[in-house]
This record gives sequence, C-alpha cells and structure tokens, in this order.
Amino acid sequence: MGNSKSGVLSKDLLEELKSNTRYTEEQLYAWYQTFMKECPSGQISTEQFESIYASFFPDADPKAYAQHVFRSFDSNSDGTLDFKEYIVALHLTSSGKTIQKLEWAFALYDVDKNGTITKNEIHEIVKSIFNMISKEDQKNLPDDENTPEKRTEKIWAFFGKQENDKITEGEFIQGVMDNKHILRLIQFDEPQKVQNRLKEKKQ
Ligand SMILES: [Ca+2]
Ligand SMILES: [Ca+2]
Repeated sequence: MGNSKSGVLSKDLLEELKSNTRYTEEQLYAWYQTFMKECPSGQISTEQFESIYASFFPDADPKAYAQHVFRSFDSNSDGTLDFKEYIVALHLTSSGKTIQKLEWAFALYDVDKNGTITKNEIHEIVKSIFNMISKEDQKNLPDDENTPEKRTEKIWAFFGKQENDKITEGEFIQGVMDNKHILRLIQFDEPQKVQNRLKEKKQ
C-alpha cells in the first residue's frame, strides 16, 4: 500500500485487478488517476465515504448504512479504503456476478464479521436501510414490512429460522437465490446507485 502514494499504479496490483475484474488496463489507469486526484492520500476515510452518501441522500439519514457499506468494502479492516478495495467495490456493485453480489450482501449483514448472521444483525442493517427510505415511500410499503422490526421478522421467517438461530453464508446465498422476495427485502442496490452517480460526475 505504501507504493500507492507515489502516484504510480504498481504492476502487481494492476495484474491482480485485471484478473479479478472485467476492467482493462486503460480503464484501471483512468480510475487510478481519478482516485488519486480525489484522494491524494491514496485512502478513503469513513468520514469521506459518509459525506459521499450524505451528498447523494440529502433528505435521508444514510450515515449508519454508509458505515456498514464501508465496513463491507474494507476487506483488510484497517479503517480506510485503498485503491484495490475501491476498485473491487466498484466492480462488484456495477458489473459483478450475482453470486459475488450476494457474497458481498452477506458481508454487509455480517456486522461483526464472524461468518454467520443473527437476527439482530439483520435488524441492524434493515434499520439503516429504513433511514434511507423517504417517509413518503415508507407509507407505500406493505403492512407486514413497513417497519424495520416487521421486515426483519419477515426475512427471518423466509429463512425458516428460530429466534436464536444463525444464517451461514451458504444458507444466505441459497435462500436469496431461491426466493425473490428475500432479495427485495434485503435490498442492497443503493451502493450501485451511488457508484453510478459518481461515474457520471467523473466523466
Ligand atoms: Ca482497507
Ligand atoms: Ca455475525
């Protein structure tokens, strides 16, 4: 990571990102230029990430959700997003495969990163998602999913879990692939919207 501050994209990282994403060398160089221009330190802080969300959701309270998304992208848990984590996130949310998106959704919901999801963790993420839904839109939600508590119950029931059970990554991915309702209820498309708008802004 020390090298990332020199302003040059290292060959190793370039090769790694080329093989892990669908981006070309030219695209990666272009992203790198933009990234270093916006974040000369080579790292995005939680605060910067939150302020990006805040600027896109001025009428909502996206702070908690932004923190969860940040955590899920911060794969080495050092409290910042470097260029590699940024590109992996960008690729994942804009053009990744379904299975990769679901692996990421699992990471988002696994708040304490211990490899399983509890009902409390579902509730915590669902609460942060509700803070992003306008009051108007909340009025249009079905009766049995119009509060974080009800929506959590509904998701938990779809997975067929008892109160103190846990969901493994395999169960989570299978459950979401088998049941379109769960996919809608765990709704995680906001980062993609943010990324799309960032791209529009930068081009
Ligand atoms: Ca990191
Ligand atoms: Ca957990």
